[in-house]
Amino acid sequence: AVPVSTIVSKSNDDNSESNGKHRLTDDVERIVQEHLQYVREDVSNGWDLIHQDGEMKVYRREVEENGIVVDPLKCFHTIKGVTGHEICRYFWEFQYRMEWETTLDSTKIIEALDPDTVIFFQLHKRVWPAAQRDSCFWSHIRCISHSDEDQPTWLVVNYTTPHPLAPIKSPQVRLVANVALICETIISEPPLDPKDIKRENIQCKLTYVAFVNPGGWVPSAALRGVAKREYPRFLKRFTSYVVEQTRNKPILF
Ligand code: 18C
Repeated sequence: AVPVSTIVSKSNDDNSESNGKHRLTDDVERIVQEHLQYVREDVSNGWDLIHQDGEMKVYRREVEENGIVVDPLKCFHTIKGVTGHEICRYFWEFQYRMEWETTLDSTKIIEALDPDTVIFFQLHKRVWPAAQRDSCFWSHIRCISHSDEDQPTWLVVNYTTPHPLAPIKSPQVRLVANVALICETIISEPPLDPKDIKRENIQCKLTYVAFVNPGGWVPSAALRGVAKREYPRFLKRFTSYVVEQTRNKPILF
């Protein structure tokens, strides 16, 4: 028989206890709820439109903390032919990351907390003259159902966390990220039978928000320049990638 003390200590360390909770469950819940509130706030006050390309709009607010640029970013986009679930799935899944992410040298999963929540460790491309950045964050995907008739909202949140398997090693600098991708699916002229819905009848309304602290001083103008170039580039490349990948596949609602 296993001594009771062993069972207790095992269940304390275990990430997938029988109630489905893990050590970051409460944090994940709190941050998801914050994003669901924040996504409704509009961008009329204090936000600058820094890029527009067709349906894509990228806004930012200039904010510095202790002389470090931490500008919040908010992007809106509408993509034809894909669902919110598809967009979120390709953003969250490890296996596609290096196919659309152009700012990374490497990515790996260092822990799986539950089927919808994993911890990533990533090494970002170095931008001269700044030090190379790395990041360690939990990444959570979720479907939020409003009613049986409506299409659900899908969301992914990436949120910085420390991890024993990802110690900070100089000369790398750990950046701090709080990122959310929130997607709704719109079906135009819905046929009577849901099985008849075609890709031409669907579109995804996407909101992407990012709070990134570079984790150490970087020249403000250089950082703002990189951000202004890289966020629109990411949105364009990532969403076209999902359109290409899903074009001839059954629709994932
Ligand atoms: O959300 C995105 N990707 C996710 C999966 O990887 C995940 C990523 C979170 C981290 C976002 C911050 C990335 C900073 C990268 C720094 C290096 C940029 C290199 C570019 C060189 C070609 O959620 C999509 C993320 C899209 C990232 C756009 C870049 C934003 C720049 C922010 C500045 C950070 C400071 C870096 C030092 C700058 C030096 C001048």
